[in-house]
Amino acid sequence: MKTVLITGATGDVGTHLARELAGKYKLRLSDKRPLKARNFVKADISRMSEALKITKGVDAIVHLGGYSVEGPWEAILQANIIGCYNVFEAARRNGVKRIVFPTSNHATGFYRRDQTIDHRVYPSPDSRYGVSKVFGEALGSLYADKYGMEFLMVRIGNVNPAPLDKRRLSLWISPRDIAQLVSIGIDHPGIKFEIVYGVSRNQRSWYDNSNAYRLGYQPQDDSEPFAQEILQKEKPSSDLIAETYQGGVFCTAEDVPLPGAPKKPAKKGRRK
Ligand code: 15L
Repeated sequence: MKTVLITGATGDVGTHLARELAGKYKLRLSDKRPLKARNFVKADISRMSEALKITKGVDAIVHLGGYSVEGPWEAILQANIIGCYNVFEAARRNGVKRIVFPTSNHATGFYRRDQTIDHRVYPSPDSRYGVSKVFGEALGSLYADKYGMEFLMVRIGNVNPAPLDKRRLSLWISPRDIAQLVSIGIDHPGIKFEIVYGVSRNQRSWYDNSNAYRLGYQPQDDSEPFAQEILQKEKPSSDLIAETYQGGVFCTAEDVPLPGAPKKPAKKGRRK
């Protein structure tokens, strides 16, 4: 059985993956926040010494750790730029070849919603967060070409048991579908550097995900059965930029609150 490190294991995606992949791999869970689990190692990946400690002796890494929404540059720099570099570099020094990097739909969030994009499009990040995901993709490309490491870059839409709103009908991915894609990233032989979209088989998808299908991905879920209820409930938005582009509010927001945080009043002079 392969030993797989999951960084950022206390987050939403990490929690789903730890549950879905338990039993398939010997999991080592890590995060800078605490978690009560026998296989958990607390570590702050913005410190190289800690990245070296957690990546030692694993067969593959699922690198989820980092800041997961738009936010202050300093937080993104530490977690997503320095943290990502430390994990990839620590993997190289420890001889770990295979990395699954959950990048994001926000690496391409400034593509329009009336466009279908595939894995070959030039990145079009919608936020500092999106830029940090493009950095991870570029760093992976370098480490693949220069050091022969192997990367599956999964541009994740939104992992949830059910889609949350109209935008997520186009980019939703169920926990079992993301687990399937991540398993492909861990086990598929001969991956050098591939980009796929982490979405279920949504009829409203903005993505040509043929590269994932080529690697054997067979999504089980589709957001369509949730569509009617979501569309009935959703109020029209006056944010024309957010409505036009795939990244939604990431395209306009300066400071997207963490999920569950209280809503701030709208700022004056915001782009419409
Ligand atoms: C992401 O990349 C975030 O990590 C997640 O929290 C969601 O905001 C998601 O994108 C989304 O676009 O819904």
